[in-house]
Amino acid sequence: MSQPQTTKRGQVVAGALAPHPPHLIYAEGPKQNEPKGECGWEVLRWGYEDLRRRITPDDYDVMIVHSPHWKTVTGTHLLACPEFKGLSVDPIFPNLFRFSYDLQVDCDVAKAIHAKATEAQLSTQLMENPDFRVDYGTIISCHLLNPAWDKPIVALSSHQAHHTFSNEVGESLMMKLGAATREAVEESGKRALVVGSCSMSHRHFTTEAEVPEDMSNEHIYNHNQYLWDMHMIDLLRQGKNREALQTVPDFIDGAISEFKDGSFTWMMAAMGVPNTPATLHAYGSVIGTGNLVASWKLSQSSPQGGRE
Ligand code: 2X7
Ligand code: FE2
Repeated sequence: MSQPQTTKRGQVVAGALAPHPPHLIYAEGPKQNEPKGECGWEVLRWGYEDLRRRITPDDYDVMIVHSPHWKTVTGTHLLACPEFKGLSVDPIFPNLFRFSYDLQVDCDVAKAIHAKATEAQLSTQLMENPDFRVDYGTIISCHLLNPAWDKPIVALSSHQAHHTFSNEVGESLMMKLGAATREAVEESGKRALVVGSCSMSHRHFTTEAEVPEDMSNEHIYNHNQYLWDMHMIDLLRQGKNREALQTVPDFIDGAISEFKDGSFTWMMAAMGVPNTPATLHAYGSVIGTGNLVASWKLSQSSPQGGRE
């Protein structure tokens, strides 16, 4: 593993919207995953390939990921043991995802985010049980962004504020958590890739095809939700990121979006809400859900939006 640069001010160097349908891993067939498909969802998988060519592990020291499938009730939790190793099984799709993982965590950055979030009066805790089982959202996004697993990660859970209180309350907490993440990265001296692990529209099929990778079954499920996805993508491709954030509460309701778990908004806030247009690598449906693979490469000169 290459040594991080620790002498200068750290920076969030890039962001990625990296959806985590287990179908993509099943179709890709890496050695860590027991079930192996023949093919499927090529547009999304080739989109990830394109993203990996644009943002390589040489560009960052640590990948920080926020996942909808590590759900915590009492605030945000962060993985904080140097290594987690085990078998992750998707509870809905055990036929597609049984993945043996062995990952490294940058505990210094995890602890720094925890400290900054606590300072901002956000409820956070460190997960220091080495036997804790890491969720499939975290693992899938990290694998598709860096299949070599040769960079440490930091993983953040999603809490239930959008669900318990309202979309607006959840969004305002994610803006604060993103700002705290950014401050921690800057003080760490490291270069970070921040990753929102989520789909866009999220209504999906309720019965599975006999052959999961039979693409004659794959299609958009709901035109209205597709239109919502296209509206949001249009804002992102124009770099209207602040307008996109203002649209998120309605988008969540209109598209039954997985943005409801906060990953997208946290990622945008951790990037400082730049005016940078998204680079779109792929959009495609997986069991009817809408998935965008997109990236933002930031330079020191990107205009920044700052804390809400
Ligand atoms: O978790 C997921 C998802 N977000 C989208 C599609 C299919 C399965 O799992
Ligand atoms: Fe999901």
